[in-house]
Amino acid sequence: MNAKANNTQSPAKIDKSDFKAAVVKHLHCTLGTDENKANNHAWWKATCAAMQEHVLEGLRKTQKTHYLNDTRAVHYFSAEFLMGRLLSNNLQNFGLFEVASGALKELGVELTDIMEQEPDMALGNGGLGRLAACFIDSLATMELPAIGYGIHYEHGLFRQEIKSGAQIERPDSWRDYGNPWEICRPESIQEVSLFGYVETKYGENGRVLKEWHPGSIVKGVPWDIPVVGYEGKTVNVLRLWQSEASDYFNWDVFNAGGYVDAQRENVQAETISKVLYPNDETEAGKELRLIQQYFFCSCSLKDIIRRYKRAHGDDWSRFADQVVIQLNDTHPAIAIPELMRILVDRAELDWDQAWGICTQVFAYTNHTLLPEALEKWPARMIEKILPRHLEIIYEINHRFMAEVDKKWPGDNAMKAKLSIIEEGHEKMVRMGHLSVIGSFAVNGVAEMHSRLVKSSLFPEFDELYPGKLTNVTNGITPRRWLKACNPSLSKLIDKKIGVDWPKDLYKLEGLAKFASNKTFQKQFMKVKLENKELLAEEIRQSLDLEVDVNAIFDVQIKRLHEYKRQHLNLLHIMALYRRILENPDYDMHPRVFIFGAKAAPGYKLAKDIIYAINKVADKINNDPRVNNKIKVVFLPNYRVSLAEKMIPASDVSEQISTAGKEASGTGNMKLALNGAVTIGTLDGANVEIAEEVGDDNIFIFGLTVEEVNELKAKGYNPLDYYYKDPEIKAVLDWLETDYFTPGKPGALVSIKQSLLDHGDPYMVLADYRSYSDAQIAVDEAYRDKERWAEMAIINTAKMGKFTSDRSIKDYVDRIWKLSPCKIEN
Ligand code: NBX
Repeated sequence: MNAKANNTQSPAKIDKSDFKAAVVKHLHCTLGTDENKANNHAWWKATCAAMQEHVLEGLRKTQKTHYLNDTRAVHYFSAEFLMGRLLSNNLQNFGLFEVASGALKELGVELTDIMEQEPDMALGNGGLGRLAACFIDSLATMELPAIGYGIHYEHGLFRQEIKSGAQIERPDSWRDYGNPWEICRPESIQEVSLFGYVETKYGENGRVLKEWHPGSIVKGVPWDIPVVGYEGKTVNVLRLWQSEASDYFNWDVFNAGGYVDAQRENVQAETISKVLYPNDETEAGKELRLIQQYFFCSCSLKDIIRRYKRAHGDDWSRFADQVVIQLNDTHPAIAIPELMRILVDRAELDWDQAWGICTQVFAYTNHTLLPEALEKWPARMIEKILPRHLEIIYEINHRFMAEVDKKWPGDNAMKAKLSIIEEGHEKMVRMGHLSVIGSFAVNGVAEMHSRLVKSSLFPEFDELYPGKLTNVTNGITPRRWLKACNPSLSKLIDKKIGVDWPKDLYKLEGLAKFASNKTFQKQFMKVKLENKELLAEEIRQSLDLEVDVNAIFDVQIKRLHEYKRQHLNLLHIMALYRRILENPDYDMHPRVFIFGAKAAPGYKLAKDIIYAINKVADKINNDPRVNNKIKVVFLPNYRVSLAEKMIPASDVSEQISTAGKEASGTGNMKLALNGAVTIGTLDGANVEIAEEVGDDNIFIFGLTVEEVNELKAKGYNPLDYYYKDPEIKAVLDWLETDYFTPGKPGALVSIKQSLLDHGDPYMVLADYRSYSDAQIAVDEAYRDKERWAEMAIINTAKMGKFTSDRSIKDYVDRIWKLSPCKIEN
């Protein structure tokens, strides 16, 4: 055996022959095949297995070091982690990408081909889930002790197919052929109680004791996914819980001869982690979702406490020194009463002592102001599933109401407003209020969003707890979103400013001085062109459609939602089409409008918009009169791995939400980092992007939040715009004909109705003209090749602020109070 190929070799010293030997060994010994028989899937698995040797060695060292140093750690609780693919990331972070690529080439295999074999780990809906993935990448890179806790969904976000223009949802079966990165840890299984009733007893000194007699117990089985930091020193872990029937609970039924019933219990228990709920930004209030939330929170807390007790026994006094828990939105908020239950009922701490611990451990991130997205659970549902937790929530609220009374004596309206319990025909538990009350810090995700959290969502809480509400602007990991996804641009940057930028993104600033340098502009735009060629090939393969790489690639990629206004983009495309039909010489630079978006399966209008985009695309792409000035592309099944291909090829980034609605956005940062120029509203992090790049390097349009509010207050009437602007009228009327849906008049009418009959809640028509003008400015700017190149370079150069390392540094300094822990090789 090659002496160097053993798994204690430091990754820095691995060479091509070591890597080759390891891959071949795994083809033989792990996969039972050989170099001649192996298909790409087998090569992918063998390559992952070769990598995993180093990954696990790093994990072992990290865990040992953290244990020996008894480090304080952050525990990132999130119902979603949108990890995407891991092979390229792990190779990059270990600095082994070139080594692996060379080794495989010698074996007759292309690394980039086999990377395509990896299914995305799509255990999230969108921005919130991807943020969690970027954050754990940064935490490992910055050598911070951290664990991600979430759910091991059997099916991630649905796979989207487009049939005759319409979205069809198919199950995502990402694990059907195994996941080479994960390790099952049966030794750390937890049990979780559900349902049942609470018995009140009296202990010594008359202490009231509550005993929860659960009606059902399920098992949580942990799967660990190693998270490799850049340069491979710290390897943290993402621990995802899978539900299984508890042996303990089912034995009685089984022994009583109820074999079939016992199996039925199994199915129910396993349902908990079966599927990710595909709704972003709306809460359906489904019982199973509450069970999912409680399931992973309870498993995770017990896991944390087990680890704490190993070092500190029953001494709870240091718990808050060792443990901080970040709640990614309110989805894990049930962890607050769960920790109270454990401390009060199990550890028998006094209420005040327990509450003191809780409120030093939890911090909460808010990701939305949309009322329909704020989680509320019927009190009756909580009572049924978690009877003891409802009692605890009432007790928290009772004590909180006394605090409110102290601050605003006798003000019952204030009490009703701030109460965790919303009274009405059905009592509801407001998870946002519970989170604010139970946390020591609450943050929004961009300056503007955090300002609105303070001024409109939780103004009274801000008054009651000065300083608790704060901002941490989101970020993205430049390792995945530039270095790995855009190798040509990364190499160009390396040559120009050195190789330190992935860990210190402010270094990109060094590119700014070359922004007006003609040679550098050519190099930068050549890379862009090559990336556009790659995406054009992807479009050809996926849709059998030819696009001109010299056209402007104008990209809108994000979940489909009315507030994100993909239909504003669409109306403008229709208007351009109409202008060309009316004037064949209409002067514009050719443009390819590219969309990627999934709609929540129950969101009718969102699905209608996808259908409309595809129908308009069909018509325009096949109309010779357009003379290839416009092409419309809807790439199906938008996901992390597709984003990695689209972002490097984008010229224009569409960030066109109604001001005040997009909490931050993170796609905006990824696109700008890769040299796309933003057309956007003053919303979310667009505001901060504009500050960084300067007004000359971004196209801002539309109403500001203040203007949106004023217009709403004075009475917004979309019909005013319909009748005053002939282009708006013509385009909306067009939707009612069968022009885009031959033989099916009215198939697209719901969009018109939402804008005219249902009040245009996101003010699409109010912003239309200003958007169209901004698009004309984009067109003019692009035609000046040098000006455009300069803008694109400045965008890349000024993205330093938006590395998730900076976000994590903000969390560490201001909220988590963590110190790095060096891992020796
Ligand atoms: O979180 C998103 C916001 O809309 C973005 O503006 C922001 O940049 C991003 C990260 O902070 N929110 C989001 O993605 N929400 C969800 O995916 C979601 C999922 C399930 C759910 C509610 C919201 N029940």
